[in-house]
Amino acid sequence: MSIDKVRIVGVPLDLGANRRGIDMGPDALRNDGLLQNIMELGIEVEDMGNVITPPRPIDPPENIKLRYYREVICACKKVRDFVSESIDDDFLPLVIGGDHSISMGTTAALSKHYDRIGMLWIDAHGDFNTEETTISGNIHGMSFATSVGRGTKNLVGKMGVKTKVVEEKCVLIGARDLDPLEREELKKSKVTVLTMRGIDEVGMCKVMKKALKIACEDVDALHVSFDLDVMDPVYAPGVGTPVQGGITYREAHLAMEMISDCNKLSSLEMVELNPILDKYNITGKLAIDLITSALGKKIL
Ligand code: B3U
Ligand code: MN
Ligand code: MN
Repeated sequence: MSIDKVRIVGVPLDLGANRRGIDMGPDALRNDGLLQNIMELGIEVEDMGNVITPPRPIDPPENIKLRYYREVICACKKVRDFVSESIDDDFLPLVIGGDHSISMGTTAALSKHYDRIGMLWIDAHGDFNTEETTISGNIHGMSFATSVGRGTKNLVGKMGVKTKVVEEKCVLIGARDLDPLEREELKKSKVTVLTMRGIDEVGMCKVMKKALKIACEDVDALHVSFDLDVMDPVYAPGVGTPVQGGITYREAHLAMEMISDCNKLSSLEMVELNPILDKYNITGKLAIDLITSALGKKIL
């Protein structure tokens, strides 16, 4: 199944993170030529624009273990509806963030359309915290857990859809910064965690083969959620929370090319771009290159 129609959903949300600037990510990607680059692949591309996100409240968060959860949930419901409409209209949804909490909306939309969803979560972090384990209280650190139905009722179920993301069909790739309790939860879970050490030891090709086997077989959709902070900060300085020791430009491309080759991609997210910190727009341009690789761009 080659991809012939893509619809862009922009989500200028930063309330799930602790730093300003990520809300400008979607427009930075458009300014850097996202649509043009996708069109050049012969793909029909439509831009739904940005979902309207609630303003940052003046008052401090009422629940410091779940900062701004009302506003984040409100934004994610809009993401859910835009993504769901895109799938109804036979477009592959490309969700551009925005902080990583927006995945709760995307995976809810996918769960309305598919019964068994595999997921690649490509990230320096686990995003596997819950209200009980979080240290920061930032919801972008909880969206993976929420997407597989873990956590309290304050987040889980709030999208009004039972998740169809299958935990044993999920793979976390590139992890190198886990909170202590989050780490324990991940170890107990059915998620396969392929850390930076694994990539160093056997290389990205083997890691991706393993990941794709898990996430693509015996599922009816593959969702890829790419957090730009998985990259080494040398290649991607413009992210909310840079972490040393990440993947290289070539490794990231190989991962995306292999995702394209598997012909199972149903939806793609590119999140956590912070244009304020993005010197010379290199992170934005990298994000566009990675998106086009995942959508089928070939060197030869
Ligand atoms: N695990 C930490 C840090 C973090 C997660 N995601 C990002 N940072 N970008 C947390 O806040 O839960
Ligand atoms: Mn993340
Ligand atoms: Mn991250």
